[in-house]
Amino acid sequence: MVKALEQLPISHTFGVPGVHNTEIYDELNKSEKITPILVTHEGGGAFMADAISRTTDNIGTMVIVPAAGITHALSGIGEAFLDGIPMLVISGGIRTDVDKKYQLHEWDMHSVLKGITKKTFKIENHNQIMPSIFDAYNIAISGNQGPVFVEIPANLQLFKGEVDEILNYEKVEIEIKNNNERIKKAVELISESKKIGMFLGWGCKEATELCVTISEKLNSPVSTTLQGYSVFPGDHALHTGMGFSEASVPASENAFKDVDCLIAVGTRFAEIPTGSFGAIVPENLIHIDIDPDVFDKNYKSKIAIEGDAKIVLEELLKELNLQQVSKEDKGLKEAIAKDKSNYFKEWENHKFENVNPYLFFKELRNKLNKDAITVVDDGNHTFLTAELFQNLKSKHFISPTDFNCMGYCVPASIGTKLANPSKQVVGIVGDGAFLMTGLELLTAKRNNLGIVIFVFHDGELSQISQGQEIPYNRKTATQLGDFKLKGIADAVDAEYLLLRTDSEIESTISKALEFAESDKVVLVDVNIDYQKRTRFTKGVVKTILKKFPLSDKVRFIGRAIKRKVLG
Ligand SMILES: Cc1ncc(C[n+]2csc(CCOP(=O)(O)OP(=O)(O)O)c2C)c(N)n1
Ligand SMILES: [Mg+2]
Repeated sequence: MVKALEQLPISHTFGVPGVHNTEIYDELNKSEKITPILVTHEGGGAFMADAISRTTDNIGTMVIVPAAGITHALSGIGEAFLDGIPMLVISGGIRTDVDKKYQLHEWDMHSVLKGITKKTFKIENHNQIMPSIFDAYNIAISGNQGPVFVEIPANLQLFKGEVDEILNYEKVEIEIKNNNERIKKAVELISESKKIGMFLGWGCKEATELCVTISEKLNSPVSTTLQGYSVFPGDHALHTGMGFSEASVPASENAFKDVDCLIAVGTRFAEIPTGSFGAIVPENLIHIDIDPDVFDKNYKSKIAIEGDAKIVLEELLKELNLQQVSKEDKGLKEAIAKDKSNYFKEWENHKFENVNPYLFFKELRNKLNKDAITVVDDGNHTFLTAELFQNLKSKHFISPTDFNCMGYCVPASIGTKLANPSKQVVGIVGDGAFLMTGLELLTAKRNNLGIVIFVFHDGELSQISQGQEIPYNRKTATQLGDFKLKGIADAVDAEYLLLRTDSEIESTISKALEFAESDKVVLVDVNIDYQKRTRFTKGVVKTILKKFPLSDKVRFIGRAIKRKVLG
């Protein structure tokens, strides 16, 4: 098992040992290449593994116990599955060499994992160990990437067995489709169209340069998905923001209004970046994706091209050059810059009682290195980050997106720092999400990881409570109550900093980054002010309500008015 794992790009494994995997742990302990990391909870371990896959070319790997380890890890496995992140999940298994029932952890894991992984393997003999691990890895990294599960029964670990040979890992060559005809047609369509827009998802993560070159050639506005927020540089003059619906920032919404041909690459047009499917996509849609399943699901494509984003975009650029197709800038860059600056001014001038999110993100960008990695969670803070924080490099902003699982940020920041020790790693997390996995900071402390976690401490599950405010005029089960973040920092021996007002932003961020530089775990308690809504929240609420049947719309609005008047 470990000989196989050592041949793959694996730097760490995550998990908690138990009687079904201590043999593997003992072998990992001897490994010079792989470091096994003890986690506090396997759910956190899965997010750590996920973050390694997102921010490096390595694959995040778990070694956990059967049944209970698996159910704890499911949240992270689910996130990796829906976000298309490769992961190896290895668990021990109950003994297959005894005739006893009701063994410890005896439970059919495969039936649950079947729906949340690309494939599951149950190893039956020693000869299957190496090929199963190699197969699992190849499946995890190919096509639409995702997690793969391997169960290895305890008896195969405890007892000796002969294997025919020690295998050497061989990479599978990907089959490259011939898309010549479709590329030619796409270029024709681009050439005939007046204004091109580009919409980029996580699938473009290795194709940033190509995306930049093509967008400049076509003078097209570029918007991204949330998960793919990093694939196009945030400081580029053609970058508009996340999505292009009424749930997007004005720069995006305006720049895409008159787009008559959209090139969408490495995206599935899922709910978040389309503003709950409110985005209007032109008839001339060129959709490029590695997974042909995603075509024509939410928006009908005129030309669908199956393939890896980098390969297809290379071909597309070649053809654009050959046909000498380009578009002029008709004041687009200026308009984007103006919309962005006006939006930021709106935030800057708003009267906040506590910390102004815009000033926070502006200063954070100022203080961070260009290659700092930002990790977010799910909540209001996520959309604030996407609207107000500029990310500069691909795979340097990561977020739990389509499974949308709270509790991601702290463990994912840990995985990110383990795999990127020389880069600054900062997490931005809501207080509710922090409470779910915050004790994982102990794992950071144990490994002397200099990470900074900014907790947006508003006392609410805000992304949901904001949505309750108008329709219900009640905040049911979304109030967290008072808790002392300092107590948690003390418990895990982390540095604690309190950020109370705008005047403390600069000094607190500086101090936090300084602590992290000397390998200290830092928890910053941010007295954030959430009174101003994001465009995302306002836009999505409007879009969803618009699509309600008339009678329900009336009922909802009627109830809101009644509760506003009567309380
Ligand atoms: C595991 C899980 N439970 C519930 C939700 C629903 N949900 C989405 S955002 C959110 C609020 C998050 O609150 P907090 O972490 O405090 O962040 P804030 O919105 O206040 O920034 C909730 C409850 C979810 N996405 N994931
Ligand atoms: Mg909160």
